[in-house]
Amino acid sequence: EKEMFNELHLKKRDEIIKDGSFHGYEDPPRTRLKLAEDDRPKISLWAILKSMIGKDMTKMTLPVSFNECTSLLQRVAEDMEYTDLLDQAALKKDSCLRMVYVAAFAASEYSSTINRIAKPFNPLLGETYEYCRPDKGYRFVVEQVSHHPPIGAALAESARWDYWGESAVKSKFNGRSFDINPLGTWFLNIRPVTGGQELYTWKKVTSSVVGIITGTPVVDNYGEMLIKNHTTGDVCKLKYKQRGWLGSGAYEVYGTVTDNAGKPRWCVGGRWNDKIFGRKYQDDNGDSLVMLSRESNRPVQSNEKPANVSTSPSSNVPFLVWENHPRPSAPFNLTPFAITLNAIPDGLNPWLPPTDTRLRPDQRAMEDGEYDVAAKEKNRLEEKQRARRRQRETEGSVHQPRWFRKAKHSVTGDEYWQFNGEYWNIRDKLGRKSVESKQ
Ligand code: CLR
Repeated sequence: EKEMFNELHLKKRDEIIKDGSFHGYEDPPRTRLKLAEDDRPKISLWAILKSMIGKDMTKMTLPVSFNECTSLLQRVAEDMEYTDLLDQAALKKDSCLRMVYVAAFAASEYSSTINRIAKPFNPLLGETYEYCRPDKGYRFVVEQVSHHPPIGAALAESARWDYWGESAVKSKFNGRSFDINPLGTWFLNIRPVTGGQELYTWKKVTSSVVGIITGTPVVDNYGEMLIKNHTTGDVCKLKYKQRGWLGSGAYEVYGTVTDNAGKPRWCVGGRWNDKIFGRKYQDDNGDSLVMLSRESNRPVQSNEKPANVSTSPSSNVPFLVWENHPRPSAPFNLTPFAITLNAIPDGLNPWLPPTDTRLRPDQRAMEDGEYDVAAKEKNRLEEKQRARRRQRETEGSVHQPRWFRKAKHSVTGDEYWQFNGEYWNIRDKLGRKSVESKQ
């Protein structure tokens, strides 16, 4: 099944390879940071936040020990951890079943938020971050296109799909919880094996840090997500349940996929920190699958049958769609995928533009546990950014994003950041020069 590529797939794959996108990514991704564990001072979140009620994240000055060693651009790249689901979706012949895998992908993006109560670095205006996986066949690039409000524009491309959108959030600390509301629309273009292309969109749900006052902060993600297939008319309504008292309902997500005639066809359900299942629609809203996720985590007693789960969607039995990667303990509670993001193998250096996040000395120092250096460097870079803004103001000039421009989508009518198509070609040209000059 994995080997099934149609003509459109091959065309896209050749384009990615011909652009030299994978140059520098020859080494396997790293599996650990230099640091064995982070030893940041443990300060109560409440002690520092209580004077910041009503503020949003951009107006909070927090000690660097509240940071993690990633940036918000890299947090966007973390959406790529489970792109296997998109490849699987493209291989399904039933469009509603494709939607099951797309829904699981949308929900999988929240698995990385577990135990990550830390502030990612704020990207500088014009900062970029690229990430390629030759083993998975995708390339990804994101650019900070606006500073106030902070907006990152991203595009990921692969043989069978493209994924793009803007990471822009409205955040507010209201005294009890710290709420983060994503604003932009996310787009997914799938090239099914059966031919053609189809366009999906959705908006991300609310992320919220709760339990700040009681000293047990956790990230919750909740709300309704409507995933639309604009090409076929299929939709998936996904409910992310809000965490209740003592954690009841935590992580639960479920919904149904209906076809363009409004007929329910599939159920999806599970927990975004654990597993997500699918099943043919049987007169329910998918919440029975949530129970399955809980049960399959419980050790099975000798006198009971293990949960009846199938590996393929052909029967009426639930099948496993997604499973969270294990989380061994790591500095900053990073996921194994997040650990790979900031690595600069020697071979990659000549191919990186000077704007790449990996070259930020403050984030590098943070990653290495040198918190004082991190704080000093962060300050220096932000001062430089302020000076550049003042200069633009006196010149009366406006910052222009380098790799994306604002556009209106012809199908959905949504505003989005359109890739100008130049990044990989220019990277290839300048990278070659840089490699030659070193020889
Ligand atoms: C959630 C998944 C979305 C993209 C996204 C954007 C902003 C992120 C959020 C994710 C997770 C939670 C987050 C937030 C910014 C700040 C917040 C990292 C990745 C942290 C937990 C706030 C920490 C509180 C400070 C005051 C210490 O697709």
